[in-house]
Amino acid sequence: MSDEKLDQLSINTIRTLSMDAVQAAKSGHPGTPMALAPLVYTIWNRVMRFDPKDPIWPNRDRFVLSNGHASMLLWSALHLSGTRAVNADYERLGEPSVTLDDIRRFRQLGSHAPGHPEYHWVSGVETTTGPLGQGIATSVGMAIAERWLAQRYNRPGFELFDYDVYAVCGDGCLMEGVGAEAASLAGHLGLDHLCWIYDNNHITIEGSTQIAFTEDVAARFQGYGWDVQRIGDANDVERIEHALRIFRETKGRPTLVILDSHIGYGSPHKQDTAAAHGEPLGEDEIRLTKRGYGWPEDAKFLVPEGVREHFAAGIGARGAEARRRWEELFAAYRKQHPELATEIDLMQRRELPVGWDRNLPVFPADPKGIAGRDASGKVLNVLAQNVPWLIGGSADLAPSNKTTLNYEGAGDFQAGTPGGKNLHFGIREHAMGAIVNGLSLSKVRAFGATFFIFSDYARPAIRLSALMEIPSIFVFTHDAMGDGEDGPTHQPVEHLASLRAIPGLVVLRPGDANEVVEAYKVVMQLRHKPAVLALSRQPLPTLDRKRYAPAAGVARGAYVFADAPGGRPELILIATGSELSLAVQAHEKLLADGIRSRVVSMPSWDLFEHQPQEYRDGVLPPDVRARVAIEQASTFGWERYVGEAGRVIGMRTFGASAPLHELQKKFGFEPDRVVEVARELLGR
Ligand SMILES: Cc1ncc(C[n+]2csc(CCOP(=O)(O)OP(=O)(O)O)c2C)c(N)n1
Ligand SMILES: [Mg+2]
Repeated sequence: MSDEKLDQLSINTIRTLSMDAVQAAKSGHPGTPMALAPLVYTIWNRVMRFDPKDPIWPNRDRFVLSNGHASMLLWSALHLSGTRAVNADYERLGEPSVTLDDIRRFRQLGSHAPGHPEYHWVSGVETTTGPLGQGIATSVGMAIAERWLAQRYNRPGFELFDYDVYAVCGDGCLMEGVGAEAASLAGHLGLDHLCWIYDNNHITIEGSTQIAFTEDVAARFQGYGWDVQRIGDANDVERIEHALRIFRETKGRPTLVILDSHIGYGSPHKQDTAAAHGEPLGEDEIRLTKRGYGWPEDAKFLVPEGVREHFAAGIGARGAEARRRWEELFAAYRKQHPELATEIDLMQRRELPVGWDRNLPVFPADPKGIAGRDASGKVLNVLAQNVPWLIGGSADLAPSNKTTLNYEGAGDFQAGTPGGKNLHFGIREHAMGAIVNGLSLSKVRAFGATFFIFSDYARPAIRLSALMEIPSIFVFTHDAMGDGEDGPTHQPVEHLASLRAIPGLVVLRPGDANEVVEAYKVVMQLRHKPAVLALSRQPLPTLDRKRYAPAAGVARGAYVFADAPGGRPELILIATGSELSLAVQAHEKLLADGIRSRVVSMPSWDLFEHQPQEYRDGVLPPDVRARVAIEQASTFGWERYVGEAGRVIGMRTFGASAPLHELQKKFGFEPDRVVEVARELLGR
């Protein structure tokens, strides 16, 4: 068979597998895979440097399917290319990543062909997609990582990092704000290893894009500083290959390829209609469509002879050769630059270098104390020197977040200085979240920062970091009413509760400077979980650790900070963050009045809930039912620790615009109020 025939056969295999899988599942999205099969075929089999035998090889080209509903494209590509599975411990397992049986069981429990691409569940998926816009925004993080890795690790004769990032997206991705934020930043940074391919099919769920999306996308991207190409026929593989060649030759700017396509291509009754987007074509329509493709009408899940071999000769051979050459190069590099090679090894396994925690500050007891954000800034600056691949930045609030890495040589990441460790996300919190995820997926350790209130603007990306089980770091300052005069628009209330509700996200609200240090120690050692740090704007007393328990207790999520005589409390005060010192003041008063209180510092629910029952019962003895939780945030959820008999001093409304001390008085965050509530509880 000629190569041209094999190309067509392969493309139609992707199309028919997609149609059959959606039909069998009785749900899914057939139309876009049918339209984009030639694109995905061309990227995978002709262009990408990706070795199916090792889908985590560090310099592989990345493929992101931002229109995740078209997941059958990815399952087909992974299956036909024979991509192998890898487990979380980075051992190559050798099992196929996606079997034909998985595709037969598309969208069913346990299948490695789930509804949308899921990182961590299916090897070869570079990032989880489905929430539109998220994939393209994440791809910008991958492209930033490429620049940064190249600058740090490439040496003359050793081009270790030069991978390209391909992201496919639809109308939805380009309508979403996060896509626009990310595109703007990518243009500013001139990320020339980044290529988005826009499926310009004029169709979304409600029908024609004429109802809501009539802008000039090309002009917009030109305005961002992108190179824009247009392909009028999505079936023209030569033209697609040519466009991707131009992309690789274009320096100094990212590329957008606008691809005019026909959703549901080949379906006599559904092509170019919204009906092809999100439901099975129906048995009759499938038969008619297959007839049009010259396909056996009644065959299901057919992979004709020669197709797998064609992929083996294409991406298989090209990818294996690229990886072999890279590994040879890396072996020679290791001899000349052993330290840098070790860094790359560690990074790939998400491990830390020896001495990662040296020189961390120890804060002496000090009633005036230091703000959480200031302590954080000091810690970050030490960690970023100990861990060369820790980079990050803020969404234009670095001077307030105190996240600037200001030691000699840290530098700013810009187009002309891609080795800089300070990223400037601009006022683009949502893209920041996705970009931090893209960096984390590229094994660079990354943090993003803003005010806690604006975590809302990044939330969809934070949620995905947890779903993907990647160690993104979010540094949020101004964590409660410390921003007093700015008023309720700037005072988080429900944010802690809402982030604590995300499965697998480690939320930490440290109570003083030494707890900040310990919190960062916990965060740095996370390999498969993201973390949120909620830090105070205002100074918090640095508590006397000779008198009270050591801050190392942070690692267990909650610990007995100050205890009743003999360790036999009749009352427990539970506090986080700025309310820890408040609880301690109340505790001292209660002790003086002969009430046996205990203070539990609880910076992280999540960490605490992962402790053995015995430890948890030691901290919160079940028979001590007089409990008061104190937190400048929504009371929502604290019932689980104070129980029915307990009380919560927290927020039940929004805050207000006033100096902090007045707000503390108004909302009851004062020692006397805590004492009063405690006494009410005990009836004394
Ligand atoms: C953030 C977000 N909002 C809404 C949806 C639901 N949704 C899935 S696909 C889709 C339409 C997408 O249109 P387009 O990107 O043009 O994809 P096409 O139908 O052309 O493949 C919508 C609204 C989603 N997945 N993510
Ligand atoms: Mg569309």
